[in-house]
Parts: sequence; structure tokens; C-alpha cells
Amino acid sequence: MLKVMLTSTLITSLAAIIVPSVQANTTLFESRDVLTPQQALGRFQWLEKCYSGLLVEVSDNIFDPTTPIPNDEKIADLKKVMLYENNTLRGDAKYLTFGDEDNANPKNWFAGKLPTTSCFQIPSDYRISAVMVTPTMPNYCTTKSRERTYEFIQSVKFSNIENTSSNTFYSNYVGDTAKIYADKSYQLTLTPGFSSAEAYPETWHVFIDWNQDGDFNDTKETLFAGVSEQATQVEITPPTGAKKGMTKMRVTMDYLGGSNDACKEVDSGEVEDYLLYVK
Ligand SMILES: [Ca+2]
Ligand SMILES: [Ca+2]
Repeated sequence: MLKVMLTSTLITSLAAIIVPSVQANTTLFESRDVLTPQQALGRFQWLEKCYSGLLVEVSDNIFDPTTPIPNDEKIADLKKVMLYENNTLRGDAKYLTFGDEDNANPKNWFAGKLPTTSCFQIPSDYRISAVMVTPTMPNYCTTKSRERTYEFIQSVKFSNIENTSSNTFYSNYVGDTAKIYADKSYQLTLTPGFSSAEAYPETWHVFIDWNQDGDFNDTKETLFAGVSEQATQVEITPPTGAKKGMTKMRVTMDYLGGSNDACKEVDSGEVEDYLLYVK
């Protein structure tokens, strides 16, 4: 009962205890530590495996440490309040991020975000710098390609991300987030892959939900990115009024011309979704 009552104020107090003055939003972007709920869970599991003592410490800062309970129970309690609601992974899961005494991340160091990642050392001058909240994402329309045998999206390069991949009908890449500033332009490089030695002209479309309302239907959210047998480049500039924060980018490649409708299936090619963080 006590724990239930604590939960509502928990994260505020957790943040207050660990980082009295952190600017969460700044840290989020500067550290580039933007995680999905699944990755927040992975981060917790990685810490549980590699730095369980640290989680016990955090737990002791929140729960009443005068009632002695085993360490694994302390960690389980912490896990529950940070990640779950009614036994379901929260859309707004909390996770720990690390930095130096200024809550900055000059070493570009990130704690693990998968339980399977091997344990690597937290830099000696680093500590927990913030309790972060995973951005909640709307559900976007589903789509895919009908044929993936002949051609596929081989590589997408944008800002800090470069993703090389094989031929799926549809892939949702959430492992990394492309970070962009709202007032800058970025080159997006799209490279087709082919199953045989022969290359074919492929039509590319890019969709970005700039206003973050869960669709790709608003002004400047659809971009025809050209037709090419080779890698093609297109310049992306966030439109005026692009909303700051996490959003979605969809890339489609289709031998048969594709569509301006982000929800329409591709005939032959591939569809890939990416996370974009606009600052
Ligand atoms: Ca692919
Ligand atoms: Ca939209």
C-alpha cells in the first residue's frame, strides 16, 4: 500500500534525489540517449546484469530503506515503477542516463540498451545524470511491400544514422534515432539493393510526420525523392512549425512507381520506418 502511494510522486522524487537541477530535455538531446520503451527495459536489464549495486542504491533513495528487504526485491520494485503499469510496459517508461558532473556527455558514452550487451565500464567521472522518459509515439498506419525478391532498400543515411539492411517487406528501425535541428538542412542518402547483378530504376518517397499527429498527410510531410538505379540524395529541411521532439520517418522504394500515400502498399521493393528527433 505504501508503495502504491509512493508511485505517483516517485519519478519526481527520484529525479530530485539524483539530479537536483538537470534540464531533462537538454540532456536528452545532447546525450543523444533517446530510447524506446523496449530499449528502456533493455537498459534496466543491462544495469541489472552489470551494475546491480547501482540499482539498489537508486531503489534505496526512493523506497523506505529502514525496512530491510533483499536486494533483488529492491531491484524488482524499482523495475516495476520505472517500466510497468498494470503489468504492461509503459509507453512513458523511465530510464537512467549517464553523464559527467555537468550532466553532459563529452565522451559520447552510453549505457547498454539490450540485456545481451556485454558489460562495459561506466567512465569513472560519470554518474547518473537524469531519469529520462521515453517519448510516446502514435500508432502509424501499417504498410509493406508485396514483393521483395528483386530489389530492396539497402541503405538509409541521414544525419547521425546510417542503416544498412537486407530485404524485408517492412522494417521498423527503433534501435537508433536520427537527430536533427529544426533550423538546418540535412542530406538523406538512399541506396537501393538488388538480388541479381542487374540494377533497376527505383522510385523513392520519404514521409515525415512533422506535426506529430500520427499521420503523414499534412503539408510537406510527403516528399518524392526521385527515381534512380543508384544511390540518390535528397535534401530534407524541417518546415516552419515542425514540432520539436520524437517523430517518425518512413522511406519507401518501389520499382513500380510507389505512391504519395504513405499507407499504400509498395508493389516491388521495401518500406522502412525510422525514428527522428527534432530539436
Ligand atoms: Ca532493407
Ligand atoms: Ca502529420
